[in-house]
Amino acid sequence: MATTTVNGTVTKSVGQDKFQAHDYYQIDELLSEEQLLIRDTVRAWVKKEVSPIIEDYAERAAFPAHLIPGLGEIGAFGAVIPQKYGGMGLDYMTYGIIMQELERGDSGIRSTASVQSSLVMFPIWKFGSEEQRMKYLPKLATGEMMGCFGLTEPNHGSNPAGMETRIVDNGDHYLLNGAKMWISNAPFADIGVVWARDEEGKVRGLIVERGMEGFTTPETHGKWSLRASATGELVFDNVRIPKENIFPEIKSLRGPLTCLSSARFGIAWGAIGAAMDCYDSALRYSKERVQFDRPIGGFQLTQKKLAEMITEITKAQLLAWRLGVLKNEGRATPAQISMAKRNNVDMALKIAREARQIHGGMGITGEFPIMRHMMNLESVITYEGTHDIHLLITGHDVTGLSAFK
Ligand code: TGC
Ligand code: FAD
Repeated sequence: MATTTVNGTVTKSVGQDKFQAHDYYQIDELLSEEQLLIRDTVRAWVKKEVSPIIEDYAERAAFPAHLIPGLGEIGAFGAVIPQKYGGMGLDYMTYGIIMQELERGDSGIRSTASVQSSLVMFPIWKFGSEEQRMKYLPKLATGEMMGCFGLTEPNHGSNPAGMETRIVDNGDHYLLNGAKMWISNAPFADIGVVWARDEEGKVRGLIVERGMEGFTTPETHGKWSLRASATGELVFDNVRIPKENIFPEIKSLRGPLTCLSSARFGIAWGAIGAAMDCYDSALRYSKERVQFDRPIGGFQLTQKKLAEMITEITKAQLLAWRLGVLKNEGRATPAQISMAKRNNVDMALKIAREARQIHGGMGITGEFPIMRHMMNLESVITYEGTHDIHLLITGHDVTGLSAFK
C-alpha cells in the first residue's frame, strides 16, 4: 500500500480501483441519458475520492469528513428535493442510482448520504414549515450543514411506537427529555431530526440544533461494521426547543415511517452496489489466481458461485428498477419497498460471503474490499428495519394479519 496525506493525516492508499460494472440484462437501456450521466459522474467520483482511502479510514474507524463537500457537489444530498430549496429536483430512480454508486464504494458513505437526503432533508421538505425549509435545506444540500435522524432508543429499536422521549409544552418553547441511540452522523451533525411524544401521546418531529443547552452526542465506539461512518447517541436533558422548530402538521408515527420508506428505497439500490463490487472483484480474481495449473475460475465449483452471484444481482437490479418506476409514479407501497430492502441486502450479504471464499486467504485482507463490504452489510441488514421485521411486513401485507405483537 502507498501512503498519501489527506487533511494532514497520513493515509494508506490501496491500488487502482479496477471496478467494472455488470449489466447482464442490459438494464442500462431502461435508464434515461440523464440517469446514466449522473451514474457515471458518481461512479467516477467514487473511484477517485472514495476507493483509494476507504480501507484506511475503515481500518482506523474514522469518518472521512473531507468528502462532505464533494458529496454535496455530485448531488448526493437531496437529489429529489426541489431546486428552489437547493436540491436537484431529480426523480427517485436517480436517487437510487446515486445510492448504488456510493455503496459500491462503501455502505458508510452511502449511509451518510441517505441519512442526509431521506431522513433529514426529506422530512423537513415533507413535514416542515416554509421557514424551516428555507432555513435548513439549502445548507443541507451543499453539506455546509449536516444532519442526523433520531428514532431508535435504548429500549425501542424494532418497535419505535414504544418511544419514551418526550416533549412538554413550556410556554414559548418545549422541553425535550430522553435519549436516542445508534444514530448515524450524530457525532458531527449540526442538526438532528428527532421524534418524540407530546403530552397527548402524539409522535411529533422536531429539529434540535447542536449547541442547544442540555443536548449532547456521545460517539459509539467498538463497531466492527460501518467503521467509516460515525455513529452516536443523542441525549436530551431539558433541552429548550423553540416552537418554530416543531414540524407543524405531522402528529403520528407515520411521520418517521414515511422517511424510512424513502431511505429503505435507497438502500434497496445501494446494496446492489456493494454486491457488484464483491462480484466484480471475485470474477477478476478467479481469472488471475492459478491453482492446480489452472485459473480457479475454470473450476466448476467457482463457476457455480459466480453464476449464482450474477443471477442474484440481475434479479435485484430488476426488482430495484421496477420499484423505481413505481416510486416515480407515486405507486410504490411501503410493503413493496420492504420486500426490495430485505431481498437486496440479503442478496448482497450472501454474495459478499461467496466472494470472500473465492478470494481464499486474500479475501480477509484490506487488499480487497470484500470483508469491509461484508461487515458493513451486517449493519445494513439490521438498520432501517431488520431482515425479519421486513419479512413480517410482507407477511402482514399478504395475509392481512399482523404477527408483530
Ligand atoms: P403501524 O400501526 O403499522 O403504523 C403507524 C402509522 O404509520 C404508517 N406506516 C407507514 N407510513 C409510511 N411508510 C411506512 N413504511 C409505514 N409503515 C407504517 C401507518 O399507515 C400508520 O399511519 P396512521 O396514519 O394510521 O397513523 O405501526 P406499528 O407500531 O405497528 O409498527 C410497524 C413496524 C414494526 C413495521 C414499524 O414500527 C417498523 O418499521 N419498525 C422498524 C423500525 C425501523 O425501521 N427503524 C429504523 C430507524 S432509522 C435507521 O435505522 C436509520 S439507519 C440510517 C443509515 O445509516 O442509513
Ligand atoms: P431489536 O429491535 O432489539 O431486535 C433484536 C432482534 O429481535 C432482531 O433480530 C429483530 O429482528 C428481532 N425482533 C424484534 N421484534 C421482533 C418481532 N416482533 N418478531 C420477530 N423478531 C423480532 N436508528 C435511528 O433512529 N437513526 C439512525 O441513524 C440509525 N443508524 C444506525 C446505524 C447503525 C450502524 C446501526 C447498527 C443501527 C442504526 N439505527 C439507527 C438503529 C436501527 O434502526 C436499529 O438497530 C434497528 O431498527 C433494530 O433495532 P434494535 O437494534 O434495537 O434491535
